[in-house]
Amino acid sequence: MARIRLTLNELSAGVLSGDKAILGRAITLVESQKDEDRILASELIREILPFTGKSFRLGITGSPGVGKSTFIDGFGEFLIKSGKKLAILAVDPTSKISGGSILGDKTRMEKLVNQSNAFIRPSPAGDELGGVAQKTFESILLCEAAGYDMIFVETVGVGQSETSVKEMTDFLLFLTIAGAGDELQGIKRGIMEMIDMVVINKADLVEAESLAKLKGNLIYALHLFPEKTSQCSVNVFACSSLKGDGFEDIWKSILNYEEKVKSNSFFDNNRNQQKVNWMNRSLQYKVLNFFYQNAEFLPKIKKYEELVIQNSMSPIDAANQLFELMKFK
Ligand SMILES: Nc1nc2c(ncn2[C@@H]2O[C@H](COP(=O)(O)OP(=O)(O)OP(=O)(O)O)[C@@H](O)[C@H]2O)c(=O)[nH]1
Ligand SMILES: [Mg+2]
Repeated sequence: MARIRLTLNELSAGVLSGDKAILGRAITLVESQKDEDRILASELIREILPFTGKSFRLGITGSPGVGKSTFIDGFGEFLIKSGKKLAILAVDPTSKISGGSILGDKTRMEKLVNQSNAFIRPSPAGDELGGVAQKTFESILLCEAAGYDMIFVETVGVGQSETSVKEMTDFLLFLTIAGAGDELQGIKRGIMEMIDMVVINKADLVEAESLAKLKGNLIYALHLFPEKTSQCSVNVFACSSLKGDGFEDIWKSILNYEEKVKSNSFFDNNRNQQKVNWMNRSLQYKVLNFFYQNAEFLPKIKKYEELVIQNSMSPIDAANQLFELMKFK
């Protein structure tokens, strides 16, 4: 049975009052591809925009199986106990391929699933990453308007997803494990520059000595990078998400970071830059869709593809001519 469509007023009042069911429906709305939903979604975002921005946005990334879900469950419970309202979202580049999705099974977060101060949202399925990421950004805004002051955005460390999560959060936490022997190589190129903290999970499975050695290696490796614009160093911690050991130090360090970046104005500058980036990315997305989903242009693109294949025209010339054709539409 189709559900009755909520009005703009019902949606915004529901979100602002912290109604979880309505927040869920509002997120479904911003995730929708339908034109009429996009219009309502834009109106809703406009309504709630003045009530956004007052959370700390924390990205969590790491290879499959390192314990991200378990960490979020344990650390999330720790934060809720200290008075936080926590929303958990996901950017999942693998859902399209695997058909599954991270956070797909809420029961994996046993501690959080029944907490009144936790909101867990499975990752949006389908669509390409750019679109999904943009919707997650809007979902963050909705959660903030609903009163969540801590937002976790989880992603599996593959592909472009870390970059997307970095661009919508205030802090990127990289979760890894000891014992694989190649932890340093395990941190992909490019990731080191992005992360704000490394947490070695499953510390309960490793000898203290090898843990200390790994920590030292990581600190040394991180030390080789130039100072971050945030002026904060990247700290390394160990924890056991299963046993709940180590959360206290991680939290203290995040609080220190927050205090520092708010006083040196990196926090605001970064958020401003992110907003501008999202505007430009949305525009690029629209421009691309305008060209590539346009019934009038598609046959022309096909025609030029043929010319390029037959060597009758260089790819650059073809692109230039197509652009000229489309430019004044
Ligand atoms: N011993 C131990 N096991 C852990 C710890 N954290 C997670 N695990 C186990 O590691 C396995 C994977 O944990 P998940 O939390 O599902 O890992 P994930 O990173 O979310 O995995 P994906 O969602 O598949 O990327 C599970 O069997 C957990 O019980 C820990 O601190 N200690
Ligand atoms: Mg997981």
